[in-house]
Amino acid sequence: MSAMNRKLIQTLAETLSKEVEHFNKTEIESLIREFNELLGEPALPVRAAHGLDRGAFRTILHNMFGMTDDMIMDGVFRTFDKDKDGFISMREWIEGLSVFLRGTLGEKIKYCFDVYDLNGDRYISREEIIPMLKNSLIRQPTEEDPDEGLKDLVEITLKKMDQDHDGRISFEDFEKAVREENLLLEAFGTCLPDMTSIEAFDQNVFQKQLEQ
Ligand SMILES: [Ca+2]
Ligand SMILES: [Ca+2]
Repeated sequence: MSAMNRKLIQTLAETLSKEVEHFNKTEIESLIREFNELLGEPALPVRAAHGLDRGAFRTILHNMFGMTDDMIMDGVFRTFDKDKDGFISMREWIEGLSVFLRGTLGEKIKYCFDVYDLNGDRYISREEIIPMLKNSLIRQPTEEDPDEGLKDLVEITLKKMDQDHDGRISFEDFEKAVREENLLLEAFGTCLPDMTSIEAFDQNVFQKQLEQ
């Protein structure tokens, strides 16, 4: 563990618990300790002064939450890295996890939209949908020409979600479509943890540290 002492962690947790939704002070203390442990992990390529870099964060998403899709993991990294400095700071880690683990539907809609908006222009375009769906379909072998099937799927999804018919999905389109049909939340790839990994995280991070 870093030089951060107990008192400092408590003070920090006190402050953050007033600013971040869904976690109490004790849970935030656990998240700070976990963050410090991850930073200190010699196997991860990190620069402690800045936080977790893209590679380290991807390793965490993979190991803790079973994610495998590089494009989606990069999207998750971009969405956590709010100030766009290329590192996940402690605050970004806690704020990101608040939505990732416990977000409301509204918060998750915003989060998933940001993950899928690969170039950050506030629209999900056909050019962004195609590679994301291609990646998520690859694990389902089929007799048919995958590109034909993919094209159909992209057009069907676009038609369903592009409610103002300008050929791309705005945040308003996405929100409306997901509120009508919640399954569309992760339409372009799994970017939220499943129940099993949420429970494992609770067990490993929150419970474990309470026992200490
Ligand atoms: Ca950052
Ligand atoms: Ca975009």
